[in-house]
Amino acid sequence: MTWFPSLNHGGKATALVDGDRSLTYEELNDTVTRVIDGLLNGVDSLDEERVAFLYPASFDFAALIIGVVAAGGIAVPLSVHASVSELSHCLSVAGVKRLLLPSGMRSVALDEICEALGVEQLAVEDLPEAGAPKASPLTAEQGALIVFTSGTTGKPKGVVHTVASVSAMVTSLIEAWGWAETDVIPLFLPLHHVHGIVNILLCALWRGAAVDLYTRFDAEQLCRKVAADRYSVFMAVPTIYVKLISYLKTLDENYCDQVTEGFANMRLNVSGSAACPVPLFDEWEALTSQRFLERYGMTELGMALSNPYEGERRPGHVGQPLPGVVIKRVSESGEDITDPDMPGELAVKSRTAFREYWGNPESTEKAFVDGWFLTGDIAVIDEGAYRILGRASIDIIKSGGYKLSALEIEATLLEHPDVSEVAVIGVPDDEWGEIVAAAVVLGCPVSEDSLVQFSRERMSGYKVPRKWVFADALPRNALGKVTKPSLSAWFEG
Ligand code: MCA
Ligand code: AMP
Repeated sequence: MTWFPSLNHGGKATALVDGDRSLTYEELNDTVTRVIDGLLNGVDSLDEERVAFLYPASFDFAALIIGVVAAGGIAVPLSVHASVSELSHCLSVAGVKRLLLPSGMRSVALDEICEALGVEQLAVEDLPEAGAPKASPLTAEQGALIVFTSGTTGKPKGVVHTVASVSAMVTSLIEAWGWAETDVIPLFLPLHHVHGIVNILLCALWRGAAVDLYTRFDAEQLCRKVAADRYSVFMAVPTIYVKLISYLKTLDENYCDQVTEGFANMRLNVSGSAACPVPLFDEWEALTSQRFLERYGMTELGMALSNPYEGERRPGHVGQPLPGVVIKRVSESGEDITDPDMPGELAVKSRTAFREYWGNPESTEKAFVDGWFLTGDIAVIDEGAYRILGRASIDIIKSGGYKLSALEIEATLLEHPDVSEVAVIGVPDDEWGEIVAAAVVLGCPVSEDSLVQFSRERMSGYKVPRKWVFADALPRNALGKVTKPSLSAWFEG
C-alpha cells in the first residue's frame, strides 16, 4: 500500500514552515526516516503498536504522524490542551506503551500516570539511531490513526482509521478540492482532530504543497501573512471566521483592505466542522468576495458531503456526497426516507469510514446498521443539496468546532462532593455556535468560581461550562429523566 508518495520523491520544495525555519521535502523525508528507524529499533514492523504523541504543530509532529504509520504503528496524536485525567483515559484506552513528547510538555502529574500505566515517555531526539532494516510494506486494513471523539455514552472513544481509510480521505479531497504542489496553507487548528490532521496537514504534504505551522490561532500573525498573499488555501471552523471578522473591524481601512484582498486572492476558503450560519457566509463574501466551500464531515468518516469546488456553493447547505461516499437518510424507526423534504438521520457508507472504536466492539457494533454508519445528524435534501438541521441527541454539543459530550461533562461535575445533580446542555451562541451551560443542584453552598476551578483541573478548557444556573431541583418527566430541552429557557438573557 502506498504511503506518502511525495516523500519518496524528496525534493527541495518547502514542506513545512515554522516561524523563520523551514523544512524541505528532502529534509522531512530524512526526519521521517529517522523516526521510523528509531521506533522500529531493529524489528521490521510495529504491528499496530499505538504510539502516542503530545506535540504542538511542529516538524516533529509531522514526522511522527507519517513515520509511525510507515513503521506499521498506529499514530495516536493527543491534545496539548488536555487535562492529565483526559490524557490518562486516552493512553489507557489505546493501550499505549510509548508516548513521545517534548521535554517541556512533561509534568509531575503526567509522570505519575505514565508510571502507573507503564508508559515510557521520550522525545523524538531520544529515539535510538538504530540503522534498522526497512519497514515491512503496509496492508490496506492495517490501523494507521486513532483520534478520540465524544459520543452520547461514556468517555471519548478511540476512532481507528486504517491505512486505506486515511489514504482515501486524503486522495479524495486532493481530487475534489484541486490541491496542487503550488498551494500554501496555514495550519492553526488543533492536531488531535481530523480537520487539522487530515484535511490540512496530510492533504498538503501528500500533494507536495507547503504548510505554515502555527501553535495556535492568532488573528494578527495570520492576517499579516494573508495580507502578504502568502496563502492560496484557507480552512477553518466557523468560529474562526467570526473571530477574523471581529479582528478585521479593529484594523485601519488601508490594512484591512490588504488583508481582505489577500483572502480574495486565494483559490479556496473552506468552512466546516460545525454549521456555517448564512449571515456569516454572506458577511465573509461581502468582505473578501470568497464564497465558502462548506463541507460536512465526522471523525469516523472524514469528509462525507461537500459543496462543489467548481459550481454553485449554496449558503446553509453542505452539498453532495464526495466521490466514494454513499448516503441515505433513515427515520427514527430505521426506515429509509425517500422524500427529500422529510428530515432523517444521515447514514453513510464510505471507503473513508473508520474500522472500529479501539477496544470497544460493543460501540462499534452499535454504530453500524447493515454496514451503514449512523451519524446522529439530521438532514433534508433541498434541491439536490443536503442541509443539516441538527443532531438527534441533545447530549452532543458543538462549541467552536469541538464536539463535546454533555454526559462526560456532567459525570466530571458530579465528582464534586457538593454537586448533587447536574444537567449540561449547549446553548446557541453567535461566536461559538454553541456554548456549554450547566444547571446544578448543590448539596452544600459552593461558588461558581470554585466549580470552574474544579472543572479546569479535570477537563480541557473548552469543555468547562461558560454559563451556570443554580436551582433547587431539575425539571424531570414522569420517568424521572431530566427534560433537557426545557432547560434552554434557564440560560436566556
Ligand atoms: C477555546 N475555548 C473554547 C474553545 N476554544 N471554549 C469553547 N469552545 C471552544 N472551541 C476557550 C479556552 O478554554 C479559553 O478559555 C478561551 O476560550 C480562549 O482560549 P484560546 O485558546 O485563546 O481560544 P482560541 O485560540 O481563540 O480558540 C478558539 C478556536 C479553537 C481557535 C476556535 O476552539 C479551535 O481551534 N477550534 C477548532 C476545533 C477543531 O478543529 N475541530 C475540528 C473537529 P479560558 O480563557 O477560560 O481558559 S471536527 C472534525 O475534525 C470533523 C472531522 C470535521 O468535520 O472537521
Ligand atoms: P467530530 O465528531 O468532532 O468529527 O464532529 C462531527 C460533527 O460535526 C458532525 O456529526 C456534525 O454534527 C458536525 N459538523 C461537521 N461539519 C458540519 C457542517 N458543515 N455543518 C453542520 N454540522 C457539521
